[in-house]
Amino acid sequence: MRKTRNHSIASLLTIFLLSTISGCGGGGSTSTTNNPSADPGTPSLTPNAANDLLIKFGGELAELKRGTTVPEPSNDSDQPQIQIIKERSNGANGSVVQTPVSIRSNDLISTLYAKISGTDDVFELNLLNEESDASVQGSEVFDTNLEIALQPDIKQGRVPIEIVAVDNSGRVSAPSISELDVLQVGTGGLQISLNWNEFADLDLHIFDPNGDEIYYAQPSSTSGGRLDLDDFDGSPDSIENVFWPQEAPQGIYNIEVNHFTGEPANIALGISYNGRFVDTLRFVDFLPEYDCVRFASIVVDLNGARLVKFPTPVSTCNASGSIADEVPQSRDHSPTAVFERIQGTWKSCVLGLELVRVFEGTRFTASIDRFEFNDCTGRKIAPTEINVYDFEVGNPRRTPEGFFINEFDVTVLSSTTAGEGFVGEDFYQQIYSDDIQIAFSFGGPTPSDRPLNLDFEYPGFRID
Ligand SMILES: [Ca+2]
Repeated sequence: MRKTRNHSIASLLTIFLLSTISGCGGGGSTSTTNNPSADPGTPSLTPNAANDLLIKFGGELAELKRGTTVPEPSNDSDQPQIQIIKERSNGANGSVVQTPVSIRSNDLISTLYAKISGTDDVFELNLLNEESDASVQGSEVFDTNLEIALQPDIKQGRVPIEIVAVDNSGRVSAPSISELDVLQVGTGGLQISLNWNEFADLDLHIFDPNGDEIYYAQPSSTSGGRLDLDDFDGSPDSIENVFWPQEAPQGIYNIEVNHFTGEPANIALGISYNGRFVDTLRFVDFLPEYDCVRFASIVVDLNGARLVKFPTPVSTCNASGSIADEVPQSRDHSPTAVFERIQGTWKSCVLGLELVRVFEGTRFTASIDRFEFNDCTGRKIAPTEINVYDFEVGNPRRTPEGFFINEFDVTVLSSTTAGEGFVGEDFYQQIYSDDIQIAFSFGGPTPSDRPLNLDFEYPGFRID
């Protein structure tokens, strides 16, 4: 069966600005989850269970502190309240479970604890001292995500987790307990496991070093890779899993996720090599409009495996095959080098929009080829828009993730559709570029408005 889906599209303000997003239903499928081991069986609770878990709150890794005593709840009407929204979650070895957590308090929250019930295995996250980009952390009222990454060798069973919040005045919440059912899926030399948290049908697509694709319609490859868990239900806590039971061949593996149908979802990817996590990835609000997106690549060589996270996920435009099977390399990021590198034609396709940019010298033309607004039939209801810009590449700097970005100064020379005042405007942005992708961040009217984080829009790949 080949899945098909419709596109929906955002309203376009200018070539760089998007506003409201409208959603339309995608195609459908009726099969049920092919779950090789849905019954968690006898609860298992081992003293070493903490060895098998990584715990994060809002993407921040909590520290395992063996033998730590979680403080007793305060008998105080002003004590903070914490609640894991779901009483029970499903996970699998090698996957990352996402569970929403709600916290209410009259004071800043200073510390979160997560503990495996009945043990002294305590994970601690100090919020107030963290150099965290999760700005809500430590505030009086916030919702966050508890993420529990289950190492590939964790055993099938049920793990009770309790969490506790402590506020800045030392008041301690009552514990909130949630049970985690651990299913068994395939693991081995390499394992890539996808989890999502909403009513949606997502599909994991892995391209192995031979370029062979492993996904629901082609669940194995000659390199030994196998999809053993393909979820059609589209319910929260869904998991899809691809693994190489034996040694994974050397080379580059590309990880893509397709939003087939359903709600926007937060996704988490667990990537493990020879039985231990290499890394985990999360992406908030994976929208139906994104279609198929490449999130990262894994490089397996004689030194083991490492994950290459893209500074921004790349839309593959439904696997057109135009993206080279390589990962970004470190290279010259001087303004001159970047200027030369971006010359040529690039295409972006996110949010149902196809945007082609042609860089020629210090000018580039940006044209929207496909623009389906509020219409799920593919009917064009907006004209093609063409804008011409002058640009200058500025100095590079390095992001906390280790990627080089350059300042990017843009002036609007002409526009076929934009309103009065648009022509002549300056945009200050950041540009990321390598051999296979470019991406631009939003900027403000002055260079100081450039965001420090990588908040890129319109990731594009070279087509000429
Ligand atoms: Ca699926």
